[in-house]
Amino acid sequence: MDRRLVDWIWFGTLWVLLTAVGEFLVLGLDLLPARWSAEADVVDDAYILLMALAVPIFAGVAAALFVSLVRFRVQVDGIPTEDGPPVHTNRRVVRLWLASTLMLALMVTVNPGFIGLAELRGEPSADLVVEVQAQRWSWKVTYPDGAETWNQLYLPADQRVRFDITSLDILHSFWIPAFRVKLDAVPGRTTSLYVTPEGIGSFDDDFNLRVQCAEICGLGHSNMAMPVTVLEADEFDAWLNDLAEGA
Ligand SMILES: [Cu+2]
Repeated sequence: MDRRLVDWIWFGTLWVLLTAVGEFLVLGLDLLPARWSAEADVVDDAYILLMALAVPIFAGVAAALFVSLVRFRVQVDGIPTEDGPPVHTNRRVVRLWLASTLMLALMVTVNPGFIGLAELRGEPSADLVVEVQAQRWSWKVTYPDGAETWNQLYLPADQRVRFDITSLDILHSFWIPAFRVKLDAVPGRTTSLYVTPEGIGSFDDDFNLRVQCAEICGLGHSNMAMPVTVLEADEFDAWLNDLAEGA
């Protein structure tokens, strides 16, 4: 059989195999942490879509690399004294590669790019506004009636919350892994983030239910975290009343 044909068959077989394994890992297993907000579904869907699209491309590169390593390795005894003959570009492959990756890049710019971002941001309306102030190395949370908590965040389930985030000293980042949201805390500026918690739970149920600083900010950075507790709406109101009364 033609040597080139054999190369292509090896490449094709490897590509299909690697793609199948990769797609199984991405689509067949749910390796992502639990989702505790409506926004988390949007983010995870985007992540899974991008991974599913990236797998065949990575598999193609890996297959071509592997076949080339075997096919073009030194096949004479001893170390050769000069370079082998030049290998010329296969223009058909290059054109196909550029066209398909360009198309993919444009596609993902629209979805999940623009479409996902619009879905994530949604309407600028909130059931509850919570102010968050970051500083080295703690978090202060202020609720609508002025009541405060330090290094504790309580939220009502199924209500759209707006976080108004700022910093007292340097850049920090407000990150809640279970909600899949993250936004910088910038001194002298207020940045806003919307999130709708789903499900009743706390840090004790899932360690991803926490606010973690995600911008390296000095010695205490890794400890700059606070547990998040999501309560039923009426329980949250009762908790907030107690807090405001200093109970
Ligand atoms: Cu920080």
